[in-house]
Amino acid sequence: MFQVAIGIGVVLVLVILLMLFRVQSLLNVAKGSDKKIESTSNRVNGLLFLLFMIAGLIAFFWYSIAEVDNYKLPNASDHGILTDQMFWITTVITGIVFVLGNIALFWFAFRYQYKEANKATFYPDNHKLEIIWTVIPAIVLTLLVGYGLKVWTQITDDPPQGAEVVEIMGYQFAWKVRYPGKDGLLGAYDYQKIDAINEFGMDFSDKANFDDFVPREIHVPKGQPVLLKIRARDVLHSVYLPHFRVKMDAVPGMPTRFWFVPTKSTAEMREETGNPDFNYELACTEICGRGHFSMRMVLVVDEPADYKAWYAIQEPWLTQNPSYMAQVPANLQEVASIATGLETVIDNN
Ligand SMILES: [Cu+2]
Repeated sequence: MFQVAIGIGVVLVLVILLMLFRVQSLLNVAKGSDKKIESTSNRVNGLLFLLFMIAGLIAFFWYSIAEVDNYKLPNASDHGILTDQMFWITTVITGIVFVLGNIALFWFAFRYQYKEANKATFYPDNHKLEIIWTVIPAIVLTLLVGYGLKVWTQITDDPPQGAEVVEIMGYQFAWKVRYPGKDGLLGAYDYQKIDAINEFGMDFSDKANFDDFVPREIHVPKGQPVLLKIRARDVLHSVYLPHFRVKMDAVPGMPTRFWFVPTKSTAEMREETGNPDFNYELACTEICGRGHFSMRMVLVVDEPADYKAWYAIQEPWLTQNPSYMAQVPANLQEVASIATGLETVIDNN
């Protein structure tokens, strides 16, 4: 309430000032003294432009230098080298244009302020200048975009055969991951099968689901291609693995994917960063609602042998939730029983 009152007060003061200004201008017209005169306000404004430029440039360079570490996150993937290269080339080129452009902008406002002695030159057009400032940016931008397209096609190309597959599903407000299990196949899912426990909506008429497992952490093997199959259950989320330069939206109803090769194990990264508690993390980078901040999951990069060992001891989701054996069709009960180590439901009845 108090803020609203202040807001209304500020608006009223502004309106009054505006009215005063208009009355003053009308008075000037009436008195016949509306001719432009060289007032001190021009000089003050010119100087303020210059001051703003200097303060702005200082702040720009200070911030860029002080925060540069945030842009130099250690990279732990093959394609991340390309992404970083592109980022820095683009940043440097646009940074130079930004600084020069702003200096020109503020300097001209100061240098060519109104003065009685100066008369503006009539200068309708200059073809040479127009061509220069159209063609140069066009070439630079075409090169940047072309380079970007080339890198992007390379990164999003088909994953190599035999890539490790991990399904990532985002929902308000957490990530769930599912692995294909021993058969190497992710089972089919159906949104109508989703309930409080079967969050993936796994369809148990597909036998590929029997050995699928749902761990609490993501594990991936070092040096091998990993394919992320990404989906969302409710609203837009976005899979973000900053150290691997992986970012891909999770869209409800439209599965996406991203594949990459992790190059440093968690242990190696702990050594490199000198932080014994370092963990790779998966974050959500799409504001998806109230609990957005809590969408974090730890990702572990293992040496290939450790990864195999971890994979082998994971328990199928169905084993952990035996009541879902009832959803397995009669003719697949035997198969499910072998995959999960559970008794068939039919035998029990
Ligand atoms: Cu989210």
